[in-house]
Amino acid sequence: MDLRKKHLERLRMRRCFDIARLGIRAVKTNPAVGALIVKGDTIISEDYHKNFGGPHAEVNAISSISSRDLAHSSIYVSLEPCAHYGKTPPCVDLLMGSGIDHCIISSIDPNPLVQGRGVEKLRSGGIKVTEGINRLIGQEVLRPFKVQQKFKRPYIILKWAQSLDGFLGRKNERIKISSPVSDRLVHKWRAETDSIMVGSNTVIIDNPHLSNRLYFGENPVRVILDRQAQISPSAPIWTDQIRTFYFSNRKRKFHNPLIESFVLNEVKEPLLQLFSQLYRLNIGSVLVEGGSTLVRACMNQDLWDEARVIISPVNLNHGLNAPALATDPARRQQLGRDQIAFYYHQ
Ligand code: AOF
Ligand code: ZN
Repeated sequence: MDLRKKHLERLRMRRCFDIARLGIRAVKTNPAVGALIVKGDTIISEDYHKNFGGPHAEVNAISSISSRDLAHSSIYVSLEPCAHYGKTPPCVDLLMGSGIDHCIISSIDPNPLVQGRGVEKLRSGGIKVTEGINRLIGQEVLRPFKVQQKFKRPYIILKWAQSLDGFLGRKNERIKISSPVSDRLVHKWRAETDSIMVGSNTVIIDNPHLSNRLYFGENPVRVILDRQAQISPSAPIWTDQIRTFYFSNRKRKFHNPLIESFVLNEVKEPLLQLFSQLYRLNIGSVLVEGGSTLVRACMNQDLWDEARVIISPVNLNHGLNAPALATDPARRQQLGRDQIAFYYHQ
């Protein structure tokens, strides 16, 4: 295959990932999937899986074009088309009767009900299948789905900003490390994540809103862990109009109807309890934004799936040490003066 064709194939698959991510919150605990249909050299349709229980990406992409246009077209899908009856009928059946003659996919569906059967069925039905395009990014997009299936807990993303010399900030002081453009990226992450979690110290010292103000999309649900009920009843955080889950060893009542209070069982491990409870509350992902005690506790208990570290070219000389990760980042991204390092766990 010539280089131009290969490049185009990867570009189109990347587009599938980008549109797949638009559904990431609403589809949990299904995978985020994007699909795109190409005829000749033209993209004639694209769509994604929009909500849990709703039509799959391929169904949405096919439904907007005529059968005449579909004849001899190719479909790109970020995930192997399903071959089973779930809440919706098998996508492979739809593809086989559609006139599409080539299916290009990134990843095989890890769901044991599918796992290769989709590809097999398509091939035996005479559709050419190419798999493994941009496999690494495809696997990244699937990570939340895999964690939710395997551990019955939300996908946990740790996030912190650190100085070039490895400090998170100073004890009992609010210090700004990341640049405004990184802050905007963090708000994008908030928009893509079901919930945002902090410990009591962060609320007491930083007085954060924990909202998405710098990007389009919704606010995440706020999750506050305050085991000893140390946050003052007059803290500004209690008056924000944002849905909040409060976890403590003690029962606390709040006037704000958007705050739900949960009591932790003191005999059981608090983080495990909290994450299982969040999963039962239909929370598919958590962005843990600090402080360092909470981030370290998640790391020590292997309760994390991804870490996003913003490294700013400033030196603090002394302060709170940033958590150390044993592995190298899977990838790095330069954003203005900051560098963002992405780590994947297991
Ligand atoms: C696809 N395209 O867009 C998605 C797929 O209960 P259902 O019918 O929604 O099926 C859910 C399963 O289908 C899910 O666990 C995964 O294996 C696959 N998801 N497959 O062909 C899609 N979202
Ligand atoms: Zn399907």
